[in-house]
Amino acid sequence: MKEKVIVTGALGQIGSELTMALREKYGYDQVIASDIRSMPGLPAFESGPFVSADVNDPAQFDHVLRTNKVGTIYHLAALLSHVAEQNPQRAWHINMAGLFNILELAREYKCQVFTPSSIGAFGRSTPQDKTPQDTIQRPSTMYGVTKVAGELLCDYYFKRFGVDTRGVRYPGLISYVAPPGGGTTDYAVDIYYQAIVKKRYTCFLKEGTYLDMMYMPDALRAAIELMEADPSRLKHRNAFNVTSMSIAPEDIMHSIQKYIPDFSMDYRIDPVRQDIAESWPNSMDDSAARDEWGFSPRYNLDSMTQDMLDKLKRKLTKADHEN
Ligand code: NAD
Ligand code: AKB
Repeated sequence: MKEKVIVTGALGQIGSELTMALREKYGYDQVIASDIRSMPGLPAFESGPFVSADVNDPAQFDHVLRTNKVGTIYHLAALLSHVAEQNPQRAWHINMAGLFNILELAREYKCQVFTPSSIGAFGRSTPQDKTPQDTIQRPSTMYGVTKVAGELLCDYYFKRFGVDTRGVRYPGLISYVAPPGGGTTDYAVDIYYQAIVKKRYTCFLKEGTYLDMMYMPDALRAAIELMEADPSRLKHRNAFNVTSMSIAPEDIMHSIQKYIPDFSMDYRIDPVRQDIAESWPNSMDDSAARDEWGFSPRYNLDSMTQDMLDKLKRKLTKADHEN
């Protein structure tokens, strides 16, 4: 690839791994990481070009795009569902004005843009099981409002200005490199950390709360494969349902107990996040992603659990030795 790639929100849960996957694929100097914060020590921050920039200040990105030959933007900077609900005005500003700025720059500099939507783009009136690709979207959170509006805005920039916009509706993502940024599905990451550290976990969602989830390696492949997909096959472009598993907290507990038999879990329900979780699908139909660009996840619950526990044990042991 001759043109460079820029990742916004590159130090977050997805960006810290997507930046590295892109650098390994396209070359370390070819992928510019950017974020509003700095994180010395994090490979995504240290291993290639980094630009400190706010997506609400488009002049900072204009300078980067003008002085580098950037062909692709992975736009990850956003606030997640739980933090967005604590400050909805700020969430609108970052998630919508930030996306608008990135799309305008993409129009001007003729860049391809990847923007993740979420299961949060659905609401209580959406069919909850095997949620179709094209269905009712009336979310009740500010996060969801910005996700639906973002899907529409990306469609608009493709149809009106020919910007090559693409995106997926990610489920909750489970990973071990960077912590999640304040979402409703964060429990599904924290449970693995606590299983190793304390052998017990107090879950903020109720038993039986089913949500779609995906392990990060599959999420990274989804982003990169969609961006490389033959555009003539894409009917949907901006909001493909993608999923690997529909699981409840106790399913993760049982899976962890296969490797840590004395792990236990109890519940202390957070009504705000429980309410959000209940407004999201139990499971999504991902057949459009499978049909239009051949996406297929590789991890299921048990293979994810095994890998998460292995990688996390190594990470936590290394951190212990360094302290
Ligand atoms: P995250 O919160 O971990 O990371 C977001 C990053 O954006 C942070 O590093 C933050 O510093 C940065 N940021 C915030 N405001 C900024 C600003 N004004 N300018 C520049 N950078 C800013 O989020 P994530 O989990 O990596 O999510 C990335 C995208 O994927 C978001 O659009 C999110 O909605 C979507 N998504 C994530 C999940 C998931 O489970 N992680 C699921 C569905 C969709
Ligand atoms: C959140 O819980 O906010 C995110 C998401 C599913 O969009 N993880």
